Amino acid sequence: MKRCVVIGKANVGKTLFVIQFAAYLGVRQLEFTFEEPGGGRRTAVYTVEEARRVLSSEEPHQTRCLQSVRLELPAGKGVKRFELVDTSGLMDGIHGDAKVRKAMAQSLAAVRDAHLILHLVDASRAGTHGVLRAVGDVDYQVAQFAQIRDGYVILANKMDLPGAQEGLERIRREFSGHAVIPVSALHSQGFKEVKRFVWRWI
Ligand SMILES: Nc1nc2c(ncn2[C@@H]2O[C@H](COP(=O)(O)OP(=O)(O)OP(=O)(O)O)[C@@H](O)[C@H]2O)c(=O)[nH]1
Ligand SMILES: [Mg+2]
Repeated sequence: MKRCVVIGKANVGKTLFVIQFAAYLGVRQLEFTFEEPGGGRRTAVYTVEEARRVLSSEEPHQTRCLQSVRLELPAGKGVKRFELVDTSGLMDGIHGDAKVRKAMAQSLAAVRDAHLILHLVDASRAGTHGVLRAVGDVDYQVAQFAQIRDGYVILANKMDLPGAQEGLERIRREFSGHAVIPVSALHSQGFKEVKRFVWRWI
């Protein structure tokens, strides 16, 4: 099954995006498979509401393992199936907690094996704090790695917040040559374009 990996710095909205995008595709009960960096594996089922409450957080580094949902897109008379994989947030430098470091390494390994990469960045932060404080070395590294691949897009998230429009323009300038889709995970905005992109590559 094709794997679509959602990557990005901590707190940019990866988990909320995965939950909301699954809901947008009509899923009401989300069955998540959690893959621990150490190798453990378990599943849990949540409603959309529960998933938002339990899995997404205002605090960075909430996600500490790969967590994936299986989704379907209509294709002619049939469907295309794929796995949407949420990852632990990346950061520049070295985190003090070994668990976070292991989780980050697992995220990067997932990107390496992905068929499709959705790279989230925080457009609002890029507008209010400047692109260099919103986007880190690690984002440039992901974009550079992805340059040699086809199924890669940057999602400029949090477009509902102040400064996001200016942030989007800065992100487009900074990552010229890459496709950038503005989205709001919170309000499920821009999802039609994301769906079209995913459909093309799975
Ligand atoms: N206003 C607004 N808030 C958002 C949006 N997307 C995410 N958030 C908020 O940003 C915070 C972080 O969201 P998460 O989805 O947990 O972020 P994450 O990237 O998974 O974070 P880690 O798991 O720590 O890497 C939460 O408080 C979300 O409600 C958005 O589009 N608009
Ligand atoms: Mg998360």
